[in-house]
Amino acid sequence: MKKILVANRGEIALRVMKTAKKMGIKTVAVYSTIDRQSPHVKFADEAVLIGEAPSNKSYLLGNKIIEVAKSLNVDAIHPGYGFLSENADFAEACEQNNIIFIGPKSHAIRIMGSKLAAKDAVKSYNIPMVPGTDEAITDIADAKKIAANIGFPILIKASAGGGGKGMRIVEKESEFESQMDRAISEAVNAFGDGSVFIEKYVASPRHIEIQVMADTHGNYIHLFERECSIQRRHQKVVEEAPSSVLTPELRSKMGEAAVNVAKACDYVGAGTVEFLLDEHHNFYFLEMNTRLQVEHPVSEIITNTDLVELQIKVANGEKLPMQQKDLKITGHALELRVYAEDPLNDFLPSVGTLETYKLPEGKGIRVDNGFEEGMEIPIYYDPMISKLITYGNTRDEAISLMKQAISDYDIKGIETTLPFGTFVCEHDAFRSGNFDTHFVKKYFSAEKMKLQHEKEAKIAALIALKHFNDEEKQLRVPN
Ligand code: MV4
Repeated sequence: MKKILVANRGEIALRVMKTAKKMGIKTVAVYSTIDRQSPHVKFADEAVLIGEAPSNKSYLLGNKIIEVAKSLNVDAIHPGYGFLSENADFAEACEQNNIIFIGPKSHAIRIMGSKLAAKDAVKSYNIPMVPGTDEAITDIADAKKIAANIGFPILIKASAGGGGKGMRIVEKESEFESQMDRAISEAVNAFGDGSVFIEKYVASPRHIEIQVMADTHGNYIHLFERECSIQRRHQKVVEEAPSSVLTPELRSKMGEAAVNVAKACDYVGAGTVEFLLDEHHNFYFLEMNTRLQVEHPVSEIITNTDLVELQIKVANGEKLPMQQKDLKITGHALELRVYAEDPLNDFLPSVGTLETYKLPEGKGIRVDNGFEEGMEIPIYYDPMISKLITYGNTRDEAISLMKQAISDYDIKGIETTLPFGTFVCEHDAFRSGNFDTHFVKKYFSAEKMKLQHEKEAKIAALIALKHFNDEEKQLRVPN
């Protein structure tokens, strides 16, 4: 493999190109008019303008990107996450044009893009799943009986949904029909597919996902778990690896289940298998994401691997360079997604220019960044500016480093989720490891964050005052 086109922008485009460069592979960037000056464009060996700012006029134009790839003799396309990364037709079009798609085969993307097809595919592998229906609901009266058997509350999910899209809680039987009607028409509108199914509602779960990797020679490994329960409206904000609740036994059971999910769809490349973990530590398969995920760095750190390098090797037909027995967890890693959003104002997008933009640095700190001082945050794309990642021997060390790194990260001109990161790192529930997917809803408010910051500021002031007084005393000692 000599040349890779990265069909993405921002931090992930840079992150992929850095590994390509390390491997001696040339890189091609594509960009929209608003991204002309972006770091990913400057970093690449070649860069091609593909269209206007809106994604559907640039980063989503699969055919145009393939044309660019062909004209520049590109061997492979890395799709990053979002955009074309889980588009089975795009993966197929790449192959038809003799370009390697760095990701799974379209077949696996299609199966996992349908929750019902996914459940069906894993059927013979004994994967634990939440009690519910495994076929699209056609008869509402029948479904109501099943729901009553499962017990309320239940959840209606759209088969074509995922990541929290197209879900509806039904608290009691009397609401079942009306909620079902709504769920179906929503699914038709949002996905063009009205297939829905029901599941028992797991009330206070943790969201734990397993990183898997497979090559084209039938080898499968998992790279342990990521804890992703700190999320807001299905948008993850803080992730970590390993999870503080998994025992070695549970970890290897979930890892094995994840590998089986990958086997069930002949998976190739890097993928993530999502599970819910209930309060009794039962785990249930939810869905598989057939891309490299935003939060992959925490897995890289605790396993000492480069997942993009593995993706490229596997896409090139090479065998995975390690087996399951070679993998172990070392240390602890945390990731904070730094969004251009204002946590004091309901996380509304904060538009503006990065007047000051200085990254924290030092041992145990990694920043996967896509911006530079003076740049504007475009409104057309996801508002994530960077990922702040810290790591140490222990979870406490990673948390302390995160607080330090947040305070060393100098961003002026826009509001960001950095202060939210401090809030999380200082919260007792987070520090103790005793939290679930309701953390933000349960504990966070703008008021509480302000109070916490005032308290911290007071403590800092008192410490400074004490130092000052101590020094004064010393100065006054007569000699
Ligand atoms: C659930 C659930 C409770 N019970 N399924 C949300 C994202 C999608 N992957 C599945 N999701 C959920 N499915 C059952 N049967 C709760 C969630 C859920 C959730 C899951 C992971 C992370 C955050 C979440 C926030 C709200 C709901």
